[in-house]
Amino acid sequence: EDPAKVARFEERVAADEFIEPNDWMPEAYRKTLVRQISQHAHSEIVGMLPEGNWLTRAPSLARKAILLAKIQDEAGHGLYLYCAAETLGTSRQEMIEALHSGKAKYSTIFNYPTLTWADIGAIGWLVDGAAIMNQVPLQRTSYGPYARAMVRICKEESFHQRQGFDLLLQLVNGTPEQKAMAQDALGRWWWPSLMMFGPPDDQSPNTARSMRWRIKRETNDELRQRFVDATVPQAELLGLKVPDPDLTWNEERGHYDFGEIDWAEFYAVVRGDGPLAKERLKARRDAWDQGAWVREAADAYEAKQAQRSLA
Ligand code: FAQ
Repeated sequence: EDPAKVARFEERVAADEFIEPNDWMPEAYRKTLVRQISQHAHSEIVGMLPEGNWLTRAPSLARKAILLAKIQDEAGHGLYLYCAAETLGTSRQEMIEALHSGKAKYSTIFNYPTLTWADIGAIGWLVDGAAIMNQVPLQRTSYGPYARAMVRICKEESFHQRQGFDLLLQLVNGTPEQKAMAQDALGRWWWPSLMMFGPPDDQSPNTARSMRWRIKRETNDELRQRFVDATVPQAELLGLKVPDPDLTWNEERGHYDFGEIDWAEFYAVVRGDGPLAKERLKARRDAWDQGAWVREAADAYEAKQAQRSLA
């Protein structure tokens, strides 16, 4: 690569300029973006499945309407993100094939099961809460189309987070069984939510370079700490116990200290050994196969229109 071009690119990024699709960029920058944005898009789409599992069993019409709207928002997020990745010269088809073949990753969190209705609250509160923590800084990521997609996504995610908290607030004020259900959900979703931020900084191969290129604006550990600090008081408000005996307020640091994450579990799930990994991928592949007739009909329509305009 032309060193003058590289230097100019580095200068622009350091000056907080947005890089746009037609601008020159190093190949490794393009590759990193396609990896991160497509993984993000896949997460939104696969992320519809755990919640979709409860649509037919929502306990009231209002809760069902809220859940439907939230899941549709996630589909929208996936679509904006695929569009942003396409501006880097990768086709939607290639990205989807990479997901279906198991080559592309999606967030570890969506490989866990939703066993009770309280899990829907825990996903909104913790999973969307973690997603926002990570996505707010991405509104200032250096690639323009990704940054702009994040603006709307963050607005919608904050509604999602609040609906999850509100759902749990109702449960903890309900019967003892309902409160126990909320506690059980927090117990199962807490640690996997902390894993969403990725490996510790000193084990994260991509962080240093992505920070320099301002693709990432904060590191995995910084965001994880911020999430813990914001979420522990919310758990207290709900009257629920965070399942971490080592969790303590550290006056000196001005942050919570927390226990060791089970990184062996994290890496196993990243490798594709998550509790529901096979089911999640099968659901996506089946949806693709069952939608073949729609794609064929759209192609046939387009061909017919093209012929008409020739005539
Ligand atoms: N799961 O060097 P790093 C949502 C991989 S929010 C799976 O630290 P990086 C909303 C990583 O890809 C969830 N893989 O990597 C919603 C890399 O592997 P590679 C999605 C993970 O990229 C809510 C390797 O480990 N959000 O969907 C994970 O600098 C409710 C080494 O890691 C985003 O994707 C993980 N948790 O930092 C939807 C946000 N962590 O590719 C429905 C955008 C790491 O080199 C319902 N992404 N890996 O083979 C990011 O900010 C970053 O990509 C990180 C990882 C922070 C996730």
